[in-house]
Amino acid sequence: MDNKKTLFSGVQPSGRFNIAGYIGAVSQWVKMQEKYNCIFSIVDYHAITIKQDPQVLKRQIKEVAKIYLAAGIDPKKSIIFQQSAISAHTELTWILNCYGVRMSDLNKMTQFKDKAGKNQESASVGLFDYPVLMAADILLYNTNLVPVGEDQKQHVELARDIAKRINFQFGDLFVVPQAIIKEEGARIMSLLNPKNKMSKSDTNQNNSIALLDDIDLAKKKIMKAVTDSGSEIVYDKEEKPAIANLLTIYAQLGNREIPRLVKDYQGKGYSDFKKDLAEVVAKFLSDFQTKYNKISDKEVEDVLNEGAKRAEKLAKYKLDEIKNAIGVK
Ligand code: AQP
Repeated sequence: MDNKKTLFSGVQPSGRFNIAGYIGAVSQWVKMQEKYNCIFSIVDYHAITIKQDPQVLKRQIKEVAKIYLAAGIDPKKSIIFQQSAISAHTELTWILNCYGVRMSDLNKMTQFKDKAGKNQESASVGLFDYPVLMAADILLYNTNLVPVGEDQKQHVELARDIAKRINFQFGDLFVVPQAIIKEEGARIMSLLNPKNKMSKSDTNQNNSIALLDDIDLAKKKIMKAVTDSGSEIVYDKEEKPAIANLLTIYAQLGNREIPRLVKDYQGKGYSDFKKDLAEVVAKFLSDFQTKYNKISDKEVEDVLNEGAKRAEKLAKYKLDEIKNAIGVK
């Protein structure tokens, strides 16, 4: 065993993976592979908390795995696996449901409220219980660090609380994890409504740019993105949320600093700025898609099989410990 900390994160194959998930989560994972023992999952059991078309889901699972590889996640350094391949995740979820979490915890979760909307009574129990499955994902691997976008912060907080409660009852079984949230880019907003976050499952695809979008279409989406009143390019999240969001996307995908960008666009208008941003996005997507298209289905299959074997060993060990502690083994 080495002394490196363990890091766990995942993406749901719940829609077309977009630049928000890339900027907020996956882009920071790549750099962390040297420093930590990294485990990255394609969390398909999370995706089914919302209705999915089975054929589309199958395709999206492979797509997310390919996106991990194209983004630079190296299967020699990190474990990449499909969540549903390891039954310990759902088994531990059940145990945590019984021992670590209360109805009042889940009633506070804002993602459930956002996703269920006005129809909370008809939402699936799975959607309500989503944060407990996420806690199980994290706690199974003795995870120290969880790099996520801001929207997942509350769920990581809950995983911490659950770990502490179980440790209090049964001794130090779980490592108490900590979220890592980027300072810039942790919450990329929708292109047409900067009050909402950019989301995979948004029904209006003009709100987001998928990593696999056609390049010309992506450029058009940038040109159509809403701007704020006035004409100055300044970074002000309160007064100019749309421009602040576009500046963040520019900086993150173009490898630039926001203050420098603001200086460069002094005296220029929104139209010039958006044209340049469209080119930055086009270049980023084109480079990304070139890498993506070189990865074969066979490679993905092998990576997932190997990842599942490695994850299974770790997960089974932890699950046996907790089963023993609660008296079922
Ligand atoms: N808008 C965002 N800005 C920054 N980071 C984001 N993430 C998601 N949206 C943004 C981060 O991406 C990772 C993967 O997200 P997920 O698959 O777990 O699902 P999510 O957080 O529920 O994101 P979506 O896009 O809104 O998916 P759907 O629509 O299926 O629910 C996470 O680290 C997330 O924080």
